[in-house]
Amino acid sequence: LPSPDQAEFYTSGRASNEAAYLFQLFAREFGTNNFPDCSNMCHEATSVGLPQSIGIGKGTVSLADFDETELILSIGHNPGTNHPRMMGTLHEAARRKVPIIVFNPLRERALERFADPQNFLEMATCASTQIASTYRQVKAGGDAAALKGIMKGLLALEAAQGNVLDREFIATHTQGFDALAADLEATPWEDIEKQSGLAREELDEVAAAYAKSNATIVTYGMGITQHNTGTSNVRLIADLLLMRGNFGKPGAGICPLRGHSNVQGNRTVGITEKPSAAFLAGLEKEFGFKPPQAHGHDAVQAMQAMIDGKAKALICLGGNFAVALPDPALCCPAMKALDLSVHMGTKLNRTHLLVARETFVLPVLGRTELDVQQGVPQSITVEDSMSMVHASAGKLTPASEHLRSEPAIVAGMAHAAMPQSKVDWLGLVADYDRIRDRIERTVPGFEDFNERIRVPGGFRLPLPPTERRWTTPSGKAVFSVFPGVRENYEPWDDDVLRLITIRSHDQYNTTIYGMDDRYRGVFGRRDVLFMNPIDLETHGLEHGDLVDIETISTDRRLRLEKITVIEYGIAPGSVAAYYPEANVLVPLDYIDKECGTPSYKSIPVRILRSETA
Ligand SMILES: Nc1nc2c(c(=O)[nH]1)N[C@H]1C(S)=C(S)[C@@H](COP(=O)(O)OP(=O)(O)OC[C@H]3O[C@@H](n4cnc5c(=O)[nH]c(N)nc54)[C@H](O)[C@@H]3O)O[C@H]1N2
Ligand SMILES: Nc1nc2c(c(=O)[nH]1)N[C@H]1C(S)=C(S)[C@@H](COP(=O)(O)OP(=O)(O)OC[C@H]3O[C@@H](n4cnc5c(=O)[nH]c(N)nc54)[C@H](O)[C@@H]3O)O[C@H]1N2
Ligand SMILES: [Mo]
Repeated sequence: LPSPDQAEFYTSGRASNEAAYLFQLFAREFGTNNFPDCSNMCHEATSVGLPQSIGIGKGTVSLADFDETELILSIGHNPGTNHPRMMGTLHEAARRKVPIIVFNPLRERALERFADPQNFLEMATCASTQIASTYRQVKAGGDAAALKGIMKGLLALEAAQGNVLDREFIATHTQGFDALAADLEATPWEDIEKQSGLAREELDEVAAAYAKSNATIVTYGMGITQHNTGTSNVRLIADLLLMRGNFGKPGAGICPLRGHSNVQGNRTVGITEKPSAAFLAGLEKEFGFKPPQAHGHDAVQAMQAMIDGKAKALICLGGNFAVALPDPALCCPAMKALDLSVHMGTKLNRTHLLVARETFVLPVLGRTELDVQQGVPQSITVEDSMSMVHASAGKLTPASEHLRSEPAIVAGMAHAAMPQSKVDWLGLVADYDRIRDRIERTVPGFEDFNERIRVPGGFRLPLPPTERRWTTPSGKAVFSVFPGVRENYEPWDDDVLRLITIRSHDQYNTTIYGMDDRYRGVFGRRDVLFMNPIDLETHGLEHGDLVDIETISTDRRLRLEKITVIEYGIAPGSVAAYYPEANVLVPLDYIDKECGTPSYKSIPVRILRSETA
């Protein structure tokens, strides 16, 4: 390639720390910071927003905190399907009578009532536990307004009764509170109600519950991040928690629920298009080459470069890049126009089949398979949502003797592509302890890495906010202002609905395992649109009618035709359809400008009755 920046290095969050570290080392010695990754479509709002607020882009709670919490706010995630272990934790909390307040446009059954498969009595008696003590069906994209409403309610309580804000914490640990308070003051309830779809009383009630709790946790997922205000949403959650000092005390904190098993670890070990100067300097010192300093492409930018013919090569460490991104009619042809694509995968998928001038599909060892290097079984490491790093080793006999591990393939490619490399690639993969030694020397928090992963359970990476240390430029936690609620206000006509794209029970991202979505009561099909009875009526539609869905925020003609509407408990003004089928409706450039994530959960659409042939 004339320039290394014509190559894109995509990572899906399943790769181990060891594979991901080698992958970023390969790309950086090759000469680029182009690291589109699944995080750019997922929790990027967390990675960008939280450091501004609390100095680090990760969750601050541990499992033990859930045992001591007095209130849980669960916003924009569907743990019954997507985070079964968190569902167990919520179930336990609910049984201890901890109030759980849910904000979700859809009535998600497992968040209303849930039977824990681990609970013998519930299983034997077909009983279940009520999970949400309060369920607020916020409008799609209405969380910023709702969060501001709760904070405004809190200020009113403070004025009326005092002792609601943690004044001492605010004075010692934060900055920016007065500006936040002034903005909340200036934001009219009328706007908050309109944008959130919730009444003032409903938000005041949440504020009152919050004011009573001595330790609060906020959990959240894609319902917060996949919006054009995603990054602001995340900062507003931090604001809410800061107001009552809910960091650095037992039972309190922020809990972004991650997706892929090691997406957080991938970022920690250097998969980022915006590396810090310190990290790059560390690589240079350790390996003796000069890494590129300019920031690279995220997922949408990488695809845009491919569409424009600027990017010529794409190397994918897992994932289903073209199917996970918006607007397949735009993205799929761009895959075929590449000179080279390389896919390391465990399962053949559609992106692999969008063949470029030259395409290599390289099957890799799965996580459960035995990985032997030089006769010695290897283990890899991963980091979970609670910043716990632990080792894991596959035990099963590999499906084929020809399968190689991800680290071995990445190292093999790097070795072959860069004969003058400063890195002893083959030496590193001969023993993964050597890769971990390099991680230890270049990534903070991994002291005695190899010793500590040999302790069962592993170790926790440092999380300064849990000790009330703030690694922000000012050394304080920062309240941020989201002016008015208008930031999110786009003057669409009243018949415009907000489309949410969601996962069903029988899928894992782009892999569809079956056609059922059992908690939502949809069986045998996925070509449906969830719609509120009021919206059905105003559109002159009935449950079971066929409709066409059309996106209005773009010049491109984005349409999904002949979809069956189903009446569902979803907030008025919001509709929902399944990902990835509905990606034909998502514009590639309709993104959160702060973090680049497509607004997969607030696409302005119009619904029309299908023409019957
Ligand atoms: N079985 C299974 N598990 C998975 C996955 C999978 O596909 N299948 N995917 C993994 C990955 S990569 C991820 S990122 C996670 C995703 O897990 P989640 O974060 O739960 O993601 P979604 O299924 O997209 O659902 C988001 C939830 O947010 C709600 N929501 C939508 N819009 C809004 C809004 O504007 N405001 C609020 N408050 N709520 C909203 C939806 O109704 C839905 O309940 O799950 C991971 N786990
Ligand atoms: N409309 C809409 N679009 C979305 C979303 C949404 O909510 N709505 N969610 C977004 C989110 S949160 C995410 S994370 C992305 C997901 O984007 P991706 O991570 O790119 O997609 P996946 O479907 O998880 O990728 C599955 C493929 O990964 C490969 N694979 C699985 N395990 C391994 C492994 O251990 N090693 C290797 N090398 N390969 C493996 C398999 O070949 C499999 O086919 O999609 C995003 N797209
Ligand atoms: Mo994700």
